[in-house]
Amino acid sequence: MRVKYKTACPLNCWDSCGFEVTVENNMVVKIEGDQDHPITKGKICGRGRMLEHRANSNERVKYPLKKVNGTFQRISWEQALNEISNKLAAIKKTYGTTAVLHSHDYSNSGLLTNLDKRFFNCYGGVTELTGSICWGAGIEAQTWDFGDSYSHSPDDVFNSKNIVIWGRNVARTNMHLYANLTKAKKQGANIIVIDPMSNATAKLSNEYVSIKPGMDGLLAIGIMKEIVRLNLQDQQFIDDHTLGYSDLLNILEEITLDELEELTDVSKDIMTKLAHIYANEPTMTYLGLGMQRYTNGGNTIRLIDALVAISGNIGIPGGGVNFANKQVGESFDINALSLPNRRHHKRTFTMMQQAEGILLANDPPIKMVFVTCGNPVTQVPNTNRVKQAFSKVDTIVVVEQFMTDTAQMADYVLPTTTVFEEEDVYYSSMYHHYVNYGSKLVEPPGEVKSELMIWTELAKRLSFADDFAFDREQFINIGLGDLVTKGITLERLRKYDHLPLPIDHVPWSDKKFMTASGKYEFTSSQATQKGFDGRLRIDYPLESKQKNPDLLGKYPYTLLSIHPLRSNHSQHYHLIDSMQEIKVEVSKDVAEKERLQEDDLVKVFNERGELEGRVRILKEAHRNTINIDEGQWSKFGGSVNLLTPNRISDNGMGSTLFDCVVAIEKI
Ligand SMILES: Nc1nc2c(c(=O)[nH]1)N[C@H]1C(S)=C(S)[C@@H](COP(=O)(O)OP(=O)(O)OC[C@H]3O[C@@H](n4cnc5c(=O)[nH]c(N)nc54)[C@H](O)[C@@H]3O)O[C@H]1N2
Ligand SMILES: Nc1nc2c(c(=O)[nH]1)N[C@H]1C(S)=C(S)[C@@H](COP(=O)(O)OP(=O)(O)OC[C@H]3O[C@@H](n4cnc5c(=O)[nH]c(N)nc54)[C@H](O)[C@@H]3O)O[C@H]1N2
Ligand code: SF4
Ligand SMILES: [Mo]
Repeated sequence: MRVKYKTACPLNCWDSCGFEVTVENNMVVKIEGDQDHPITKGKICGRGRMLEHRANSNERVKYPLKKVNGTFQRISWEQALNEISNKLAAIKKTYGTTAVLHSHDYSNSGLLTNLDKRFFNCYGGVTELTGSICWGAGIEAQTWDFGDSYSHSPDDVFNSKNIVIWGRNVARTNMHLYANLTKAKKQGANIIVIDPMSNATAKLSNEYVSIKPGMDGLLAIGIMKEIVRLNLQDQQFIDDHTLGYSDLLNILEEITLDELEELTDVSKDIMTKLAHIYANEPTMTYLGLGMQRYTNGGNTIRLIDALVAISGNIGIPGGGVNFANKQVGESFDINALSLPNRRHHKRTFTMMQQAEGILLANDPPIKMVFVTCGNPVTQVPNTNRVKQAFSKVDTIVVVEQFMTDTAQMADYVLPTTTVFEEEDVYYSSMYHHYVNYGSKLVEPPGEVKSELMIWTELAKRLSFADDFAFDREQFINIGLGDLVTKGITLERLRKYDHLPLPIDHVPWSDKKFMTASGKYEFTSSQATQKGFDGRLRIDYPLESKQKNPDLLGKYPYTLLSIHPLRSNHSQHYHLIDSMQEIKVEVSKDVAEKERLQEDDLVKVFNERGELEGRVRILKEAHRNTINIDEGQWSKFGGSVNLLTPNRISDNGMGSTLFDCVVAIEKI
């Protein structure tokens, strides 16, 4: 019998869609969009649909595996859990708990994925990762400016006269925003796209601005210079609600429009035009992750924030500078789930430099790496460095669904459930404010266990069983915290499938900011407190002509590595035949200079590594630009992160994935 159930997409994505899933004979047979979901309205993407194939794939890891003499052998759960808990106990005794590194990312947006942190805190506190490869630079930047990183509700875009899409590949990564843009345009909104690569969103726009990668902060300076010259700034907002405006004015005077035109490849006329657009409020800005993935990335986001602020677009309907929507995640009681107060010891590595951390740590050294919800060998920058570090560690435990490149390096692989095999609630702090319910629809295959079961069993063996003496329902209620007093209970989620969280739809409308001064801070006191210069500045990517001319002599092209259309990071490549080769996308001028033609086999390289792939010529990409989509597996040619640097962004919290130059050679 075929039965349809409502559930949710667990993928790390802006959209956090509602699903309607058809189940037949304990098997998911079809995934469609939930027509009743107020934001995602029955539309889902191919990545969501493919979760059926992920769940049913014969390649699923179905039994615990142990590497013996270089090959994986099936073992029992009893053996796996006993051996891993014995190792954890021995490490604690000999080296202390921080000799364990918990390496993770956010591949599953379920609330109970936070229980990994509870496990490691109750164990005593391990070496944890800080910052984020994904969006760390931008979050930190907005925290310095506003006190946190909040977005306007999706529907507020219909209150905007102008909508600026800045470094976000909307048509590919954020499909429901794309649908809203299409509608807003029909209703008369003016859409501007700023991106070094022309894409489907650029095609939709009224104005596409092609920019030199990493130079967006300078474009913001140019627009601000014009706003000030034309006296278009919102002086009332600046006087009443901001701190450090005179520091900003000093920066604007340090550079001329001619210099800015030269550095950004954006004409002065466009800067003037954008000044008028920003002053003709409400203008809404959607930031993507593109321009914060550079060494100067935090400063870039802060300069764009400053532009939005001086033009009077903060805290008004139809305005704002949307990056993350952290109000969503902050609604839940994550501390009640993760129990940070149970931690006795703590050490941190940044997520970007986990490999350096492992290689350099000696007090104590890293004896075990425990990986959850991540595929660091593919996704973390400088793959060769990550492999070198992981090879040095005695024991690697990976909780996974598939034999990824990271799982291949493990000593133990523990097979875990997919979204359809466990109950949870799902949310994303990226875009909208609904929490979605996901029920358990099918039994997991083979001996697959949920992460909750894995933690509970390990906790028993390490004598903190009491901390896991709760079932799924109780844990979900713990994580819902205060929300239950506002009508967001598990019971009601089971009944209504999705509920809106009580958050601000137009953040900062009271003009009370969460900074130390309570004002919008052009010069950040939090930055100063952390030992940074809190002022804005003129800055460039590290791998640029301005900062490193010698390097550019050897490696003349900027390498981007944007998110693939049909895969969420590395999660779908092994299931889609046409994705199993590397496509090297080059701008037209690169093809001309290097005499490359469509389908030529090329080598792309720099001092960190090399990759081979087939050429695709991009008709409309910024000059000197190459792109290789992220997420590729070793067996299909290798991850683009073989080439990317693992440096940290200027504000300490983000990656510099796109601050990367390469050379290219026909083979
Ligand atoms: N299909 C698909 N969708 C996804 C994901 C996926 O893997 N696949 N992943 C999800 C996740 S985790 C995230 S974080 C989001 C990311 O969502 P996006 O930020 O939309 O995705 P990116 O691929 O990082 O795209 C960055 C965009 O920035 C542009 N860019 C690069 N450098 C610069 C620059 O210097 N200046 C400017 N102005 N633009 C620049 C690129 O050309 C690209 O258009 O997507 C989510 N959605
Ligand atoms: N060069 C380059 N690198 C990038 C990026 C880029 O733009 N360019 N983007 C960065 C960004 S934005 C992000 S968010 C990261 C994403 O990096 P990751 O989160 O590491 O990447 P994914 O491939 O989404 O997922 C990792 C693994 O999690 C597993 N998984 C799924 N669900 C579960 C679960 O419930 N439990 C457990 N234990 N495992 C599960 C999947 O099988 C998958 O193998 O990559 C970053 N890396
Ligand atoms: S991957 Fe994103 S857009 Fe696609 S179904 Fe999932 S949440 Fe929706
Ligand atoms: Mo991300």
